[in-house]
Amino acid sequence: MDCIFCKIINGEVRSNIVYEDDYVVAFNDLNPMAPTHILIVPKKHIATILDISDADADIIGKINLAAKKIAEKFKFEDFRLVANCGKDAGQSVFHIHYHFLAGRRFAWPPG
Ligand code: DGP
Repeated sequence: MDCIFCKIINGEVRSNIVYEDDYVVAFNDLNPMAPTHILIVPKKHIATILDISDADADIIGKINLAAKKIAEKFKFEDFRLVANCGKDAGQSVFHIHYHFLAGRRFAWPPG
């Protein structure tokens, strides 16, 4: 499967991995939108949030736990966790991922 995140997960493509466990890998985003911009990605290839099934509930929970561990590791009490689903929402890589953004103030509502 030609998926850039699968290639990062299996080591075919280099990335700066900041966190890893049995379920997820987290690495720095190539085009950072904040001083800290980390992508939290499940090791299982799931194209979009609409493709998640009940059997994936553990994985989705592990993503949130990874966000907490990353916040603790880098000492952030304020951060944003964003997942884009579908092209019009801004999804460009079709392997689900959560953007962990920190290190500046963020506007709400988002643009
Ligand atoms: P999204 O647009 O929500 O699908 O986010 C995809 C993100 O993935 C985008 O912020 C850029 C990042 N990205 C794309 N290709 C690579 C890559 O090869 N390495 C890394 N580290 N990030 C990538």
